Amino acid sequence: MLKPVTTDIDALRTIDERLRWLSAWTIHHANHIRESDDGLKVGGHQASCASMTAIMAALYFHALGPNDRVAVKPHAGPVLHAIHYLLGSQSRDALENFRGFGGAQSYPSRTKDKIPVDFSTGSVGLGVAVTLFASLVQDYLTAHGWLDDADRGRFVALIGDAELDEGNIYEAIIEGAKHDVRNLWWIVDYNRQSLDATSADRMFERFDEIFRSCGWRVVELRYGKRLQSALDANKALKDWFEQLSNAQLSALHYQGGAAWRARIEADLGKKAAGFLKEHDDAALASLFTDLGGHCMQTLVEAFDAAQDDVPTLFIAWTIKGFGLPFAGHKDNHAGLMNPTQMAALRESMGVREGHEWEPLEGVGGDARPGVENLLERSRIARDKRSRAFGSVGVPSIPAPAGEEQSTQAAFGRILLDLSKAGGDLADRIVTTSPDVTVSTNLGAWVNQRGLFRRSDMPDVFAQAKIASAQKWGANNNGQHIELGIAESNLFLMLAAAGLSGDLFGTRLFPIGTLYDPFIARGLDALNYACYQDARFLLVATPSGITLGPEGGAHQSINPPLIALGQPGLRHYEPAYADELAAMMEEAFRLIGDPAGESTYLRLSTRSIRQIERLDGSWREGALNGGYWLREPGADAEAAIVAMGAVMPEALAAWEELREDVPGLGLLAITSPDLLHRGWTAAQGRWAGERKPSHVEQLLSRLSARSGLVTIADSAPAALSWLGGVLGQRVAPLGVEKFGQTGNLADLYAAYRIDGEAITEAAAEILLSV
Ligand SMILES: Cc1ncc(C[n+]2csc(CCOP(=O)(O)OP(=O)(O)O)c2C)c(N)n1
Ligand SMILES: [Mg+2]
Repeated sequence: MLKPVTTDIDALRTIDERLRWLSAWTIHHANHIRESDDGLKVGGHQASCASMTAIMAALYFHALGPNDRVAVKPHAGPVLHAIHYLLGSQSRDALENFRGFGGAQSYPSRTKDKIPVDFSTGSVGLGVAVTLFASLVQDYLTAHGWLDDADRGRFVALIGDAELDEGNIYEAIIEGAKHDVRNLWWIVDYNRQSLDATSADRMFERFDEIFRSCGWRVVELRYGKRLQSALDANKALKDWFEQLSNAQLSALHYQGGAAWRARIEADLGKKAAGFLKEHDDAALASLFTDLGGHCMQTLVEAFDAAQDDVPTLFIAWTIKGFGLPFAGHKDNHAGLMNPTQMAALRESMGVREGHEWEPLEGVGGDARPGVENLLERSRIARDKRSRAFGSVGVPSIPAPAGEEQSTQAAFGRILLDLSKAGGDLADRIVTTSPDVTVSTNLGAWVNQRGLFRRSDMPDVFAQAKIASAQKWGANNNGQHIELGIAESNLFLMLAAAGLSGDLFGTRLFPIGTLYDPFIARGLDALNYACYQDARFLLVATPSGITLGPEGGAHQSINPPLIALGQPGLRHYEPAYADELAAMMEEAFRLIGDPAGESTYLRLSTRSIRQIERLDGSWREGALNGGYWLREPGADAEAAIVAMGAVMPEALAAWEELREDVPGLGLLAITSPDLLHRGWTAAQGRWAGERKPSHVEQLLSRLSARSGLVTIADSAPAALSWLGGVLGQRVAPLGVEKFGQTGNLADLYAAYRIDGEAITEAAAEILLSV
């Protein structure tokens, strides 16, 4: 890192001021100047931006290198846009259209913004933690020889102080400590204000301890240079200042110099008389706002001093709304300056009316060359890189042999076979699981490919010759990243690994496993991963009440409904091993396809007799969401429509009923998600052209007067909507109550997803014609 020269500090200060102006102006323009025809508030966060313009100026124009990646606090998005505007990489159009359709996004978005955004943010806490997992992925790629040292970087998160209440941050640093994570800078904009008010006092000493005990260096940037020397010169004043509560400090910042004077006089009397005499009100206000996060010299020195790879938490004291009329006011989170206040700010910054968008407006003749020079030298990426998918060949994946198999066991078998066969795909698979590696059947794969750790971890049990089915030694060639039980971490790991192509130029094929009910535990992180278009395969098993004696707390009911409403994630639920093999092949293909998506496989531990196939014609249907396992007759009055683990019940009922119900068909559903998407897409409301969808083609084999008995080991709504496609009547079977423990026969009977229930439902539907 080059030592900054004084002129750089001056230029950085100027840039700080320009960022404060441009971010405030962008938000002001969207709210007060741009035409609005719906009357909706546009919004934006001028105070949250002003809080960290100095931090971001020091970071982007001094500290960051070309490989460094940053997650920006969501409500500081306009500052990031202003940075790229100064660099010439953001357009005025996009800023004028901030929060408008196609304009700069409210919160930084990897996929929607046109500037380089390293990580999307929005749901606070997740953007912070994903940087840790990205750093782990960087180490993984380096260890596997896929990333040169010269291409490595640091991962930076810019964090609001209230954001530190999000528990997922602590789950992440605990996991990070286990993996010896490094090259992280997390910078807290410690303005002591949240959305509602001022934040809880004195929590920071505890945050320090938590981070330190996880191996982090904590650097507190409390005072700027001027304030530091004033307080060093007067111990009573320093003691007094340090015992002010968050709310008192914020209130004084808002009230300004006269209030500081009155408070100091009242509390310190003679002890501060000399100090007060030397400072007029304006000088007092200016001095007490000289906190570490606003002092360029302090920031630059702190960043320069942290050039090793130790994960570092910077706590930079700031004032929310610094330099704006509502600085420090507890209600300023969504506060917007009114036109009069904005005009006053404009004047004070030397910006001429009508020249508000000029990048360096108000920068005087002497200062301008230094600023231009610094902008020129900025090392950050200016252009959005095209997304990287690569072209890893996906071999055809055969179904594992075996007359009776569960889909979960077949999954383990397929991975084992892939591992043994070797090849590019197998080498790029990275598996991860939150302490359910063995119980989700990843064990054989891990025995083959090993656990990943940067430094070797011996398998003590193996060394002691204690018999175990599971090898548990780790080294830097391993391909399985074992996580603690924190499902949010699993999804953030999948998010980071699923973006490896974009972030590092090498696409990995991440596979994460967990129990189906615990998807809900990490749901926001899963949504976050999908929102960024990370690509991965999520394998959820066991699922449903089919796990039997495992019991109610582990039974999953609604994940198919979650998947139905989750963009970027394709749900497949196979009944048979050959369907699973086809789905895994498709999932790998989708990871590498720019127009692809992630896949969620809902698997089961129930071992079922496999089906005999006459040919491969089922396959295309299975990949599109469903196929006729037993074709309906021309005169069909009804069909059984079944998904996943309950297929044996459906087949048995079909056998039993087919004599009595003419033309009875059995439709195997493999993805309600794909069927539903195809159906709505085919409405042609968006595309303009009407083509019947796969589900319409399937169901049109039955007359509109016929009925469907739908059955799944999940919420019945996963399939009951099928009746809406062609207006066929539906008798929906599924699980609608929390389950109990029991054997399958008892459970299926109690929750009415057994053969008898199908027979009864079929009778009801036929009688109700
Ligand atoms: C998970 C989640 N919950 C709630 C919000 C709404 N929200 C946005 S910012 C914010 C508080 C911000 O305070 P802080 O992190 O201190 O940032 P500051 O604006 O003070 O810099 C909240 C609650 C959110 N974005 N994400
Ligand atoms: Mg805050």
